[in-house]
Amino acid sequence: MTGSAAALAVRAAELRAQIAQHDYRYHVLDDPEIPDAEYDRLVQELLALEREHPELVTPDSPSQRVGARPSAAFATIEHRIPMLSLDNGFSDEDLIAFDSRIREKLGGESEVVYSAEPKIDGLAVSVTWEDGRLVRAATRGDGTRGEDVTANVRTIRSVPLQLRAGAPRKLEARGEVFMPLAGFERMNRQADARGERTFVNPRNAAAGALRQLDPRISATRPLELFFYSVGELDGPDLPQRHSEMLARLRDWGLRTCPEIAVVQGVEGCLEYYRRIGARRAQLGYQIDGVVYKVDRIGDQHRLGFVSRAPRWALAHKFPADEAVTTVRDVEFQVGRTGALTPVARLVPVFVGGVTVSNATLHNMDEVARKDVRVGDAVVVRRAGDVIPEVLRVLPERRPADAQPVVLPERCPVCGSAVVREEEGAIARCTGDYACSAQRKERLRHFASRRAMDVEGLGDKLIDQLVECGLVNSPADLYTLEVAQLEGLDRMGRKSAEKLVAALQRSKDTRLGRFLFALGIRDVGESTAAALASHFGALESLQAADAPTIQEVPDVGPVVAAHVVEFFANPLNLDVLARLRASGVHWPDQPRTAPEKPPLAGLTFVITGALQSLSRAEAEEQLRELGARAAGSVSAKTSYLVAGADAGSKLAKATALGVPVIDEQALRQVLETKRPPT
Ligand code: D41
Repeated sequence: MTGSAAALAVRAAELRAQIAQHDYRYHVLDDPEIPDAEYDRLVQELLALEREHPELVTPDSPSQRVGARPSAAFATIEHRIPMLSLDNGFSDEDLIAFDSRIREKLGGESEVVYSAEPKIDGLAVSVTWEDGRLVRAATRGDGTRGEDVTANVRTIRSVPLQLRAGAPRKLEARGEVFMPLAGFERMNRQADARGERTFVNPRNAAAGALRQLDPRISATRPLELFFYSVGELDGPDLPQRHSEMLARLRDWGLRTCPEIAVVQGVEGCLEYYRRIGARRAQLGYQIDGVVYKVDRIGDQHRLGFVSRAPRWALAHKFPADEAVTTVRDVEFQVGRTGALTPVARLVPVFVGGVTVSNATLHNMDEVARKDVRVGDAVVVRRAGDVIPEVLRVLPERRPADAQPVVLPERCPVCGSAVVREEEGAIARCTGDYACSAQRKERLRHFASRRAMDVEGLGDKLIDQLVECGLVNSPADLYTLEVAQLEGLDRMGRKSAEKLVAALQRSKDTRLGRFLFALGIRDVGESTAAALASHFGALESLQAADAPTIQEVPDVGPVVAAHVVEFFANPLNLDVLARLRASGVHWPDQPRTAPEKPPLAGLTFVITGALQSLSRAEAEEQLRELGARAAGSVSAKTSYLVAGADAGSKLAKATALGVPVIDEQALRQVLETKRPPT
């Protein structure tokens, strides 16, 4: 063996050992140490090595194993109809290729209709009902054989033990078991309080709950199940379309994901992918992509499958949102209220679709809890548009010279003393107006869209304005002249004029926005709006004492104290006076008694597929307007909203004489905030 061949053999053995260790933590302990993407990277490296050097393959190599290992503790259940797997796509191009293949195989169809679904990050299971009664539930396992988890699935509240009338004699439905984020967090908080082991993510918590030998423990775990396909069936013929089949499952009492939609062609798929991607953080459960399925079941049969995956379905994955990298340094950023935020400077890593080189550590309590040190290997997460954060440290990889993080005694920007609040984890710079970081952040907040909405006053410009001494407080903004701005970096006459005009426009505002823009501690948008409508005028708020301010709904002693403190500071009073002198104004606001919401007392039921928004979104918007959104039709239902393929609920509503409106009318209700006409 040559030197380098020996080195490769060592590397292969190393990779196999690491993979085996991660397999054990993942499958047996349900407690993986590294993110899936990092695991995939190890496997890919080993597979590539083995491809290049087949002599390195050993019988125990992970490349020689197919499917998941069945556990000894549960009885085995055979899937008479195999549970297929899903092909993955990672880019728009993968989707385009998938769609072209389908159109070609179907004989040159111009546009294929797809059912588009979120790809729930859970565990695939099969559940069987006979004569309407739940008799069996099994994990997917290797697709042919899974584990009998009947006792545990029976504890999931949303899974009916008895199907509704009209269900087939025998039904095997397949879906994904998952743990909603709220339940996951609650469970981990409770485990933490009891000093027990916590789970790294909802998927592993769901796996742990499902494979819990004691169903009484399972029953305390907040699991959910969304169904998405049918296996064995003995009963009525199923409809011609996947989307209709899902509607049928709902009629029989099974839960399906409310975000599922019917879309047209590649364009529709991509639009759906982006829409769901943007709402990912609000869904309340983890998804790792979307799944497209050819909607016409006849076409599905014509397309068939290759190896174990149907040709008519594709999982379009989101970019991995966790990755491993190294902490180079930890620095402290100073925010608008002086709060010091520890930020990890990282070796750049590609995660969640972008390269990340900074991640927040939130505060010193979090640093201590996670025990993050400079030099550590850490897992970082970037999900959706949220700020990347350091999730945890990989202690096994800690170098001997890793340095603990120390809170500075003086503000890194202005040198003022740093104080740590008694109750909280938060450390603050005491510099106030003397700290340029605080001044900059206050200006950013003041000018932001939801505050004074000054168009064109970006971060870089604010930095310059503060650094060259032109602007120190929001009041200085309104003294800026074109001639002063023109000389700045990347600022021509045109942009200078635009900015002055934008500032001029921003003077015409509303009291709530203005109060929000002032950046009083803990006074967010809704508190500002509540203060504005309660006091009606700035002067009355300014004159109020803490107990009076606390009369405002949702305002407690802490917020009231911050408000009083703000108006007691002569520096703030000066800024206020100058802002008003420069013409910042708002219309008189009548003091309002809380109004009855526009749709109070009305109950809506939504059925069938909506095109322009999901059912969950529609329900949320209806609730915001004071309506009730119910799941089933009764004589008390005020309106049934019927989307595409509405089924039994439509029939029932018609029978009961409940008014039925379509999606168009629903949108009108949401836009005009008035009951249907
Ligand atoms: O949400 C999911 N994770 C999901 C998984 C889904 N929405 N649809 C799926 N459809 C299938 C086929 C097309 C094979 C019926 C799936 C899965 N399979 C699946 N889950 C785990 C392996 C395969």
